[in-house]
Amino acid sequence: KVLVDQRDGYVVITLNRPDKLNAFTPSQSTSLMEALDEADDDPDCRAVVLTGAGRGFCAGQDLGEREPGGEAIDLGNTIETFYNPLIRRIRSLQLPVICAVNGVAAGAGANVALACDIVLAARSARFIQAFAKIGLVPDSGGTWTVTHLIGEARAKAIMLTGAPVDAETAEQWGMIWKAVDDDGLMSEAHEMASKFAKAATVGLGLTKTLIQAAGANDLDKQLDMERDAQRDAGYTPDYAEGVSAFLEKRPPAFTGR
Ligand code: LHQ
Repeated sequence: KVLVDQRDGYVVITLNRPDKLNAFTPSQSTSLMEALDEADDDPDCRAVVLTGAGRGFCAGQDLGEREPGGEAIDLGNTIETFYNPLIRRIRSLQLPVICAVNGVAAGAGANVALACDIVLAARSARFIQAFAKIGLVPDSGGTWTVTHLIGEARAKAIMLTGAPVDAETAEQWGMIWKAVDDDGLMSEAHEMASKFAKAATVGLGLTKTLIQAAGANDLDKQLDMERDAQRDAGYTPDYAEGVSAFLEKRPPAFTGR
């Protein structure tokens, strides 16, 4: 089961199978989905931090679940049951999701991290598209997310070879937001989440949706989407507060509505 730590205005969700580098089992995946659903349902929750217990972030699917020499199972079902809903959940959540990658992120673990909105990685962390090494294809949206983030040349190289990408290279390539010192990772994630917890949440959710739509839209379609989103943002109490605060030269007191 994942650990859920409710903070003031945000939640920290920690993958918690440190002996196995937090590899996903059905129960851990289910518990992660439940924690994200709770964050979504809680009007006081205005950001999510996802991280891992121990020295790793997540080593992907738990490979111990398949007996050596045992019968093949339908991995499409596993993907449809656990991984695709998880990635869709992270992307559709109308809250910023910060991933604090505390150590190695491999296989589905790498692609779950990279599906988050803001990825901070400890300098010692590595991202490994491990799938090729066991005869699988990258999943959890990786062929889409990573290709959009770093382009085909780099995406193909790391996915066809399984070569690890360290946090600083990931930052230089634009695959993540920032590499940070290991001992500063969690404080930076908390600081960022606390700021989001006091931000204009509806506007941030709309911004996330717009950016995610940009890749598939032409400029005309994107301009229309921005107009509609701005119309919605313009009716929020937080917009009224933001303008008043600016004119009154004081910090805004956003409520997330
Ligand atoms: C693990 C795992 C693991 C179990 C480390 N499972 N125990 C989706 C749908 C359906 C099916 C299949 O897959 C998918 C998507 C995927 O995610 S496929 C990709 C699965 N992941 C991998 O192939 C990565 C496997 N792990 C590794 O290559 C290494 O463990 C890395 C490079 C991540 C870390 O290496 P080290 O730092 O040297 O650690 P380690 O290998 O010694 O691991 C520590 C422990 O964790 C060890 O257990 P033990 O009991 O021997 O101490 C590992 O067996 C266990 N572990 N990954 N995926």
